[in-house]
Amino acid sequence: MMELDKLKVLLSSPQKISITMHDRPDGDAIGSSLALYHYLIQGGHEVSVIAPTAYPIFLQFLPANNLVTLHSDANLEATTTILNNSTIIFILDFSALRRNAFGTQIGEAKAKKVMIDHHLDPEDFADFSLWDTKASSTGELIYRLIDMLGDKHLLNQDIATCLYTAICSDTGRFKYNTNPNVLRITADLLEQNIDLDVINSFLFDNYSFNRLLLMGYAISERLIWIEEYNTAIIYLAISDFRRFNCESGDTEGLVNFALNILGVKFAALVKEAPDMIKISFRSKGDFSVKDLANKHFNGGGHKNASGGSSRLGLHPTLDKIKSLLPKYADELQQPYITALVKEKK
Ligand SMILES: [Mn+2]
Repeated sequence: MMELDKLKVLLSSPQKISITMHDRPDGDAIGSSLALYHYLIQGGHEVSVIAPTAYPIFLQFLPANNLVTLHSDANLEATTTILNNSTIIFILDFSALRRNAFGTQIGEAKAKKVMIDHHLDPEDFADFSLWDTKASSTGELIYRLIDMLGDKHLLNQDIATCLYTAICSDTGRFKYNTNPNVLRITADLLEQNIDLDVINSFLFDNYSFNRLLLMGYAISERLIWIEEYNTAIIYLAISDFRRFNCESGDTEGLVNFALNILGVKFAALVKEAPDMIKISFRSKGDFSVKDLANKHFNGGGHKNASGGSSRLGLHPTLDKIKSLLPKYADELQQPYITALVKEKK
C-alpha cells in the first residue's frame, strides 16, 4: 500500500491518468470524477475520464462533460488504449471491480491504482486508497484528498460545481449523511461562486411532463395507506407505465412521497415488470427494511432503504406485503415521532 507522500511524489511530475467510476454513474460518481479531472489538469497531467455506461442527461451540464469517454460497444478499443497508456488509474465511488463494466481490465492494468470510495466491503486491488464508509460521498473524499495534498488553493469554480453536485446528490440535498464537516466543505465550495440555481435546476427540476403525470397518478390512484401499521404502499402496473409513456426509471424518488405521510414508518413501491415484480422499501427509525427484504423478497440493502423482488404477480405481491404487517406489529403500530406531535394538537 502506497503512502500519501508517495502519491504526492508521483503526482509531482506529469502523469497519464485515467479516472473511472461505477456503472450507471450517478451525481456523486460523475461529479467526483470530473472534479478530480479539473484538479489534476492543473498539475499538467494528461487526464481521461471514462464512464463505464451511460448516465442521465441531467448530469451532462457539468464542466468538461464533453470530454468524458463513454465505454460502449462501439468504443471498447478506446477504453483499452486509454487504460494501457495510463500510469495512474483513479477508481471513484466503487471499490469492487465488478461494479464497473471494464473492471477486469482495470484489475489487470499495469498502472498504479488509486481507489477513493465510501461503499462497504472494498476489494484489495489498490496501491493507494482513500476509503471511508462514514463519508457522505466520494465528492467529500475528493475534497479531503485535495486538502491532504496541500492543494486547497487550487479549488476553482469547475471543481466546486462538480463537488457540490456530488455531495448534494449523495446526501439527498443535505437530508442524510450530513454533518458539520459536510456543511463546512459545502461552504468552501460556495465560496467559489458556483451557480446554485442552475445546478439545482439540472439536478432536481428535470421531470418530463409525462413523468410528473405518472407521479401524480401513482399518488392519487395507486397509494394504499394502512394506518394501523403506519404503512404506505404505492404500486404501478405495466399498463400504468404505458398510459403515461414512462419507463421504470421514471419512478426514481416516488417511494419517498409515501414517506412524507406524518407518522409513516414503512413505505414500499411495488412495480410490475415483464418478468417479475420489483420492490423498493423505505423505513423510518429502527424498523429494518433490510431484514424484511432479505427474509421475504430475495433482496437486501440498508436498514432504512432496501429492495427486493417477487415472482408472484402484482396483486399477490401486495397481499404478501400486507399479510406480513401483523408479524411486525410491535415495531409498526406506534407511529413515528408522533408522541411529540400529539402533545401539540
Ligand atoms: Mn457515492
